[in-house]
Amino acid sequence: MALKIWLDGKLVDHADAKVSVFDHGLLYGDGVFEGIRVYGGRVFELEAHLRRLYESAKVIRLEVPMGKNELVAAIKKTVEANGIVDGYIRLLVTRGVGTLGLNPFQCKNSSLIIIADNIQLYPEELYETGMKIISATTVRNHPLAIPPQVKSMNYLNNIIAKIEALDNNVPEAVMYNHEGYVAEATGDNVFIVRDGVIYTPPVEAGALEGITRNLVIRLARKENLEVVEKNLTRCDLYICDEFFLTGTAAEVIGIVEIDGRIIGDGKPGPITKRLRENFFEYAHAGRK
Ligand code: PXG
Repeated sequence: MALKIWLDGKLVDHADAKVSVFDHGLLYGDGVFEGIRVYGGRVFELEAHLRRLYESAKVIRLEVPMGKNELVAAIKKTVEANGIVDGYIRLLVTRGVGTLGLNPFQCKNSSLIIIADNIQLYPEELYETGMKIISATTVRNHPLAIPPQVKSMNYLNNIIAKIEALDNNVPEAVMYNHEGYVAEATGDNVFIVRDGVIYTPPVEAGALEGITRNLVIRLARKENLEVVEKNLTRCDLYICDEFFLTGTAAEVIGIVEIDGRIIGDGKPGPITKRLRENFFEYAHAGRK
């Protein structure tokens, strides 16, 4: 069965889901997006994702061409039309069709696209063995550039860092901010554990306020684990006891080596495993 894509108010066949070459999303990366999981037929943390979408749009002065309730209905309709039980939603709002100039206000109507599909995951084995990563030399966007809090369609900063990772035969890279503190990974948030305390960079260090990050912080605190948001250095990453990343695609994944330094005993640590299990239980709770 061909995928049905939500495109500007209706479901169309995959083959007909096309946008104009004059869309400023294509011309300038002018737009915002969300990546959302579907677990057991339920759209995961939808409220939080929508909040971030509308906030990202507000920052770049982009109008989401639908109210929240209408958008929720469109998302659910797209998920159902494609029979997605466990999958992934990519929601985009582009600036829409305009002229070749930068001026976004020449674009009369923003465009809303919803894709519901299966998700490309890291191999299951990587969750058992843990992942090796590197530090990227590419610095995360300055807060006065494209703010890292905005989930914009302009991902070149992260893509260049991702290329550094791939060139080094690892799947992810940690990005540091202009002050040298840890910001986040190219598509995931960073957590470490030292002496039983969990640390993660504050959002103002240049991190996207990850939905998975916030959930994992809540789950950890429910376990009476201490979670501290503070600036982390590259050295902090090298000497921690445990290291993990969180994200919609990765969920919770242990890191066992960075820049040639082995973390802990070279396997995902106990707190990492516990939080991964708690995340799994939370995501699959109430499954039919
Ligand atoms: N930082 C960045 C830069 C991201 O793009 C996260 C952190 C984690 O946020 P969430 O809200 O997902 O916990 C992201 C999210 C993919 C993919 O296909 C990447 C993301 C989301 C979905 C899919 O690589 N990144």
